[in-house]
Amino acid sequence: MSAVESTCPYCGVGCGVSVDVSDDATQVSVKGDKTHPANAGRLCVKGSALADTLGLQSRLLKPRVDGLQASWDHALSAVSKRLSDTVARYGSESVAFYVSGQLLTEDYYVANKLLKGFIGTANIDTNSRLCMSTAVAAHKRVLGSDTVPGCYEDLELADLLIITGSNMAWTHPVVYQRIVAAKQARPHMKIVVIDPRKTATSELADLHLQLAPGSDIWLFDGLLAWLLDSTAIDARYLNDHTENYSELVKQCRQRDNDISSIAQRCQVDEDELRTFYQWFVRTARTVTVFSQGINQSAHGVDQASLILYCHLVTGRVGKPGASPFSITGQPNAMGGREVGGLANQLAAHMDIDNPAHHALVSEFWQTQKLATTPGLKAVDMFRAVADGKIRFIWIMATNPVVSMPEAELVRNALAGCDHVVVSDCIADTDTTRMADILLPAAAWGEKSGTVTNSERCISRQRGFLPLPGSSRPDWWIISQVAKHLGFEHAFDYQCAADIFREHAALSTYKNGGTRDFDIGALMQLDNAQYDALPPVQWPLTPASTVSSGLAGKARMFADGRFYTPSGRARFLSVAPGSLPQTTDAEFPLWLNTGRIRDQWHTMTRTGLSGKLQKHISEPFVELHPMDLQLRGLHAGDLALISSRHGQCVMRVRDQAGQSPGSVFMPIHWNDTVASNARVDKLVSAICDPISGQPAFKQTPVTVSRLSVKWQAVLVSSRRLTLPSASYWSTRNLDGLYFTTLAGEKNIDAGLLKKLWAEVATSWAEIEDSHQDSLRLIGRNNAGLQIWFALQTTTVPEVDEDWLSASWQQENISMRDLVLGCDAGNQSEAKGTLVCTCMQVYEKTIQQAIASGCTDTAKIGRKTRAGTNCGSCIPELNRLLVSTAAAPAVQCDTSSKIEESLC
Ligand SMILES: Nc1nc2c(c(=O)[nH]1)N[C@H]1C(S)=C(S)[C@@H](COP(=O)(O)OP(=O)(O)OC[C@H]3O[C@@H](n4cnc5c(=O)[nH]c(N)nc54)[C@H](O)[C@@H]3O)O[C@H]1N2
Ligand SMILES: Nc1nc2c(c(=O)[nH]1)N[C@H]1C(S)=C(S)[C@@H](COP(=O)(O)OP(=O)(O)OC[C@H]3O[C@@H](n4cnc5c(=O)[nH]c(N)nc54)[C@H](O)[C@@H]3O)O[C@H]1N2
Ligand code: SF4
Ligand SMILES: [Mo]
Repeated sequence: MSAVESTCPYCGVGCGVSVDVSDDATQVSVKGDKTHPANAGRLCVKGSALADTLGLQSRLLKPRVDGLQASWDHALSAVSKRLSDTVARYGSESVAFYVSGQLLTEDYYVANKLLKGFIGTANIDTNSRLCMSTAVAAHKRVLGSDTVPGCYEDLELADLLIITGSNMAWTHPVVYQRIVAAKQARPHMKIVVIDPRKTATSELADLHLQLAPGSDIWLFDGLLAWLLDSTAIDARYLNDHTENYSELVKQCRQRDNDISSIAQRCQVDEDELRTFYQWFVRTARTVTVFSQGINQSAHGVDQASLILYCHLVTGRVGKPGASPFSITGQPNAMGGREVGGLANQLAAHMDIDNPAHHALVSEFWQTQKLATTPGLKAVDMFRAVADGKIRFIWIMATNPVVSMPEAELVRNALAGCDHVVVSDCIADTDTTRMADILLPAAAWGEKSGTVTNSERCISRQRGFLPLPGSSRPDWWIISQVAKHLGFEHAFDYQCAADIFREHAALSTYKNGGTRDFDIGALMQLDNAQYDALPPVQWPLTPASTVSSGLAGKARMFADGRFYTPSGRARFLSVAPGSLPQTTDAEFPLWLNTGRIRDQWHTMTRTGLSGKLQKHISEPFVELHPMDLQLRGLHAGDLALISSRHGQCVMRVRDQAGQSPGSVFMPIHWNDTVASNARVDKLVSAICDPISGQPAFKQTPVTVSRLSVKWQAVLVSSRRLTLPSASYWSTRNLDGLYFTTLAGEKNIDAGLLKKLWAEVATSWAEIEDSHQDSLRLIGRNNAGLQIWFALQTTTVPEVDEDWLSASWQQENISMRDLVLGCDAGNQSEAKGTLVCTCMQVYEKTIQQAIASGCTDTAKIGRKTRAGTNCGSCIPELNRLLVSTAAAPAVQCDTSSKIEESLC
């Protein structure tokens, strides 16, 4: 056994992990790294399940060119030839890279260097455009640099913690757990959650402002106006460290931000709003955490700026427990910003339109071709692909056919593009399916480099598995293409450490304190020191010493010096206004989209873990009970959701935590795992005018019932051709595919047996005389292959664990299988899976509560639920409330947020 310290590849919390690997690399176990400053040994459920995702069954292991397996030599020549031919014919602006906050810093650095520095176009943009570009733009406008001023400890030290547009209990669970612990230790700490719906996060709140979609801009403008009249204004700070304050006051006073107008616009209770404003006034130690509810908005930059203004006018920036805090989504969103991965940035936090920066980077890279103007931002980039202006696109570590707004246009754009190259570690995704050339990237556990988390902490990801097949690290693939293009001298890297040293050297080159991002202390690391590098927080100027822990600067701007030309923070004008779209008779509901606890984005990795697939099993749309009633819908129905751009089909969930008039859908399902659940087909590509970030949280839609004649569950050893169905969605639970289907057209046992004749040779079936239920079981010599249950009412209940266990039993009879699993009773007896780590189901927890467990700790002692990562603790709390409130009533398990529904 050997032990390796690495970093979790999911969210921007950036938890350290300790990996134990057997000598033959077949056994891997992952636990939290107790020495890492982000998590001190904790992991959430996704991090805890990392070892389940390391199998090779879905991997892309060989390059493919035009549908055929190819050698690296052939694939690299094909990429470079097609790229250089395109440049020769249509110019460098006809070429684009679309990259990702899931690349390591070293990969990102070379991709940016190749396109901007040597091909000579800035048409490289990243999925961080969809994620953090609003925060980047706001930081740069107001603070003069893209710097997150605070650190995680500030969230624990705050006396007032405001969490807006973030469901961190599910999306940044380890930071959330740190907050839970801090609140337990200091019960006077107040938490305000601002979100249009009730979430696992809002349960911790002393005050939840369930505002109208997209109305934060008014809420924070109202707060600013309130602060201007209050004692909280820090006149000295304003005088010494900011500019344009009198103009800010003038403009703010011209707007109608009287508290009752604001309450009306935001549709929140005026007294609650006043309470929030008063708490802000009187609490010096205030932190505002913001995420996608703020960033993914058509006026995101203005509302993020207003958050920064509220902190600046009170002098609460970069102080212990007092700061704005933009929390990053992806594991290396920050690293991407450091290397200049966005189309409007240069490397090392420099600006593409700043002549001095341009000269500096050109000199450092020794190139005459450095792009001089910003490139296309993601949405415009794919539009240019659709228009034929971009004819060669290389997509790395992102799945835009699923994650871009107006996703069908993106898919069609790629289908019509001359050359589409995709680097991914997974073979079959909605985007790899569109590629002419597929390049197999090394995955987490195989590759090595650095990532930077939300609090500017640089951590090492270390490889502990051999590279499978022909897969290679992304930096290697990009550098090889660069060499084929004739840029050997600039891309002659032998290892990730070579790139890191260059990146560190550029950050400090002619810096002299003029730029925030300086990690000059790390440019001298030799390979062994790079390998041993502990987590370190930037900045780390050449004079800094590198030691373990947060050795850099925990907080920025404590001295009130900013990176604007004047050294002062800037108040630029903002324009609170209405949303660019409105709901109407045709599309009367607001579609809000986001994440669920146990899945990561397009599921290419978390979808490989059976454990993680059990929490929420199907794509869903959540509606308020009133909206359900209005449409004659019930929980468990299938619904057709339509917008101006497309349609989806999802399972309906009854959710009193929704605001009436709004619906919520998760972003994870896609064409690989479901018939029609790629949410971004519905979402408008309307962007913030400054950042170019799409407003993913507000699209007008309509929802109606999809009528079907039957619903079915198919369990099979491999993926099967499905009968004609109006809906299907599939999951792999540790080797078995569980597919839920529903349809309009009648199907019968004969038809199915014909369809699956190649898979099963002997059959058992029970079809009732009214044809309203069917059970069909198929076997071959190798054992059980197919288990199928259909009924005309609701989805047949299946006890997944029982069936998985039965699958392995050689002597189980067909009859037992048919009849045994007819008993969905077992699964009904268990309810849904609440604690993924310990595999504890809802009913076990309810029984524990009924037997006297009055808090989560007691439930944990009795059932083990919530004792590993803690991600399910909000759900345990809900069960505590609902079970205590209504012990005799059966709980509607599809709707666990609102106990009043039970
Ligand atoms: N489990 C899990 N965790 C993840 C990810 C994942 O895929 N799965 N992805 C990671 C990534 S890349 C990111 S960017 C982060 C995102 O992390 P979050 O931003 O926390 O996640 P979201 O679910 O997109 O949206 C957050 C909340 O914004 C709310 N919201 C919607 N509209 C508004 C509004 O107008 N105002 C306000 N105030 N709130 C609004 C939504 O209801 C939602 O609860 O998560 C990271 N962590
Ligand atoms: N409607 C709606 N849409 C959204 C959002 C939303 O809230 N609502 N959120 C947006 C946000 S914030 C984000 S960040 C995006 C995320 O969206 P995407 O970036 O498209 O989602 P992922 O599934 O993370 O895609 C990563 C891809 O890279 C592959 N991969 C993993 N590791 C590596 C590697 O080391 N190298 C290479 N080459 N490939 C690798 C994975 O297999 C996967 O195919 O979605 C955005 N889209
Ligand atoms: S909170 Fe969870 S997903 Fe995020 S880095 Fe930590 S273990 Fe990974
Ligand atoms: Mo993101």
